[in-house]
Amino acid sequence: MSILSADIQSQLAGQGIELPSWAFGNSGTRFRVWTTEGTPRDPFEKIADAAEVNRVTGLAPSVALHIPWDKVDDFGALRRHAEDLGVALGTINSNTFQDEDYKFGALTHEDDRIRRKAVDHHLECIDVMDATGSRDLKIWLAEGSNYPGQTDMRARQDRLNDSLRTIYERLTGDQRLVLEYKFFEPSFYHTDVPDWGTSYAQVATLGDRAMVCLDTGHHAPGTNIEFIVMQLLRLGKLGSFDFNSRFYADDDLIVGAADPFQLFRILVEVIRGGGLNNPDVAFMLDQCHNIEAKIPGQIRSVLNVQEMTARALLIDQPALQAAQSANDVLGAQAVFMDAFYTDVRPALAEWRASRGLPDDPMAAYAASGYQQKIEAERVGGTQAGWGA
Ligand code: PSV
Ligand code: MN
Repeated sequence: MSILSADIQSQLAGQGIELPSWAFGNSGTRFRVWTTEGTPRDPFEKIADAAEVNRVTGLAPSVALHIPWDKVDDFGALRRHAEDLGVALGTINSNTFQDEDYKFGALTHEDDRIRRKAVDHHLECIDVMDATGSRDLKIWLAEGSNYPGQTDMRARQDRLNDSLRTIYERLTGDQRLVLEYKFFEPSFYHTDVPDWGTSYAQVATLGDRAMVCLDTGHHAPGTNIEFIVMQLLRLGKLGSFDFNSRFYADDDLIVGAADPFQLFRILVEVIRGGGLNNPDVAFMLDQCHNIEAKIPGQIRSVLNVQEMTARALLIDQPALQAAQSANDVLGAQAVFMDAFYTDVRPALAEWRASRGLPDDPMAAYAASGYQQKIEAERVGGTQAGWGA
């Protein structure tokens, strides 16, 4: 008998984690961007690599795009290419952080021309969504200031709201806007959307299809992220996750690598708040693989999320609730930790095999020959990199 009950197995079967196209391109830090053999040269090749992650894990049914990094002449063709490989095109990420005009802001800029340009970029992203069939427009803003007194922070909030409203009004059907927050970088004194409260305050004025995106790397060290997850789910405003892990700042390392216990705690609150397999709450990775192999890096990442989800589902809820009601501090903590310390890997391997998936996706990928094939084929051209 598996330690994973039929109910847990069916919840795991419903899990889908969106991959970021940029995880398959070269990346690094501001000091050096590293290259690897076989790196995709265009969005079609990035999607082929993402489809490989899904093939061996059954966990990654869609791929997020970043505009303009993934701009192609024919998004319908990109969509068909994805569908032929068994994946869908997912979230469209806008980019207002790499254009000279946006040095002092984009959606908050005091110059109407520049603000209009930034709004128009988002309207163009929605045109892309119409062609790709994507539901979500994800907005992360790199704007803010470096020095006290440099700018009028309050006026910028008003202009931001105005810009977001124009973008929101262009959405149709089930399309949504998700606003991502980040506490610092590239601005160091103030950031226009630094925290979940600001993101919430902005999207709450727009409407039901405007939600908050929580990137796990975008908090000060020591922040209780699972509390934020709980609160946003409670308010019905948690639209999506950008999963990654960090030791210091926005490190964008493999999710669950730096702090598996934190990932467990987040997933406990996701389950508690009804966010698991809830179409309103999109699970996405936002990572870079600077020095490790990219496709195995993404496979490892989605497996980490699956493993921690299984452990979180193992919590003996009646026992936990009884201990909580009795204010049995140590009893409650023991129930919680029992689930966290349960090694679910053998049970998950068995369960995968029972569903026709490789029991060991990392080994299956290594044995597939795909890596050798792309290294041989992808010769010449320019490898995609962070920002290209
Ligand atoms: C910003 O740090 C961010 O998390 C946003 O989601 C961007 O779109 C992404 O990283 C780019 O890598
Ligand atoms: Mn992000």
